[in-house]
Amino acid sequence: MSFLSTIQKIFGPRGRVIGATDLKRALTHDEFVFYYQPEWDLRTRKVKGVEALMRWESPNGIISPIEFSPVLEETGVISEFTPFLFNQTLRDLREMHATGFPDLFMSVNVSAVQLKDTVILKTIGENLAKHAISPDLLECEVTESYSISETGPEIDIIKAIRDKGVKVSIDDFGSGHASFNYLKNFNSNKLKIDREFIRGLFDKPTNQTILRTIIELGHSLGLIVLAEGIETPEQEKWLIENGCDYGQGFLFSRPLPLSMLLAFLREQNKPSSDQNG
Ligand code: G
Ligand code: MN
Repeated sequence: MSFLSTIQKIFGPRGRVIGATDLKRALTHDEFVFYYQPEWDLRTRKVKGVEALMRWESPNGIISPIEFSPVLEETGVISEFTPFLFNQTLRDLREMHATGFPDLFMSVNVSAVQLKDTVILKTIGENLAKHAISPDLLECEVTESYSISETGPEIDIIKAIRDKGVKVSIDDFGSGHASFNYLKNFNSNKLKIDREFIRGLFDKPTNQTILRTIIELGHSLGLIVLAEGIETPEQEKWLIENGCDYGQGFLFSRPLPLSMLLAFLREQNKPSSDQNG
């Protein structure tokens, strides 16, 4: 194969074609980098945990998970990726704990494909032990999706994850296919409301009615309710007034690389009495 055709295979004329070799190289060359975005308690304005968001810093520029996640799954490289994901994020959580936040949780995005294979259970167990992390400080975020049926194998694996004491949250709620049955069977701890609802909050009164109803629904199912994508103080104020528990978004913090997240935590942990000496 000529050099040119190799290049064209990776960067096809109409965009990028990513192959298994690229992904394996990325794994061995530490090109997958995690950014951590804080989730905060809206009432106390204290950071409770972080969501791990990944980027691929490839030699050809930054590639978003939207582009490469499907390829990870189609090529089967996901089976090597899952252990990397839990090892890296739980190792980083350990460092966050050391900054004076021993109760901070780590929330990791998990796809329907990862939930089809029981290997994920072994991986989670091994890495919790390896990094001495309490199971309740790990959370798996699962996006509501038609690819997870109400009775499929994924639901059994979600249940087994919960049986380990690990938490499960429903991601991007309201954007997809969740039915009430789905909510019931999912057995989750937390509902993350899709940021589109927060973005459109003040566009028309109906949006506020819908958002209020989602918060009530979550609470009546005993779930923690988190609003994604909070960008303005007005949105934050409305959410506090309407009983939303947690928040996440640029208003509080963008996703940060580990070193910056650690600095952010140290800053948060400074007692306010510092001002008095
Ligand atoms: O699907 P999920 O909610 O896991 O997606 C997280 C994505 O949302 C990340 O790419 C992150 O950068 C983005 N994000 C996080 N906070 C905000 C925000 O306040 N506003 C917007 N527009 N995007 C955000
Ligand atoms: Mn998420």
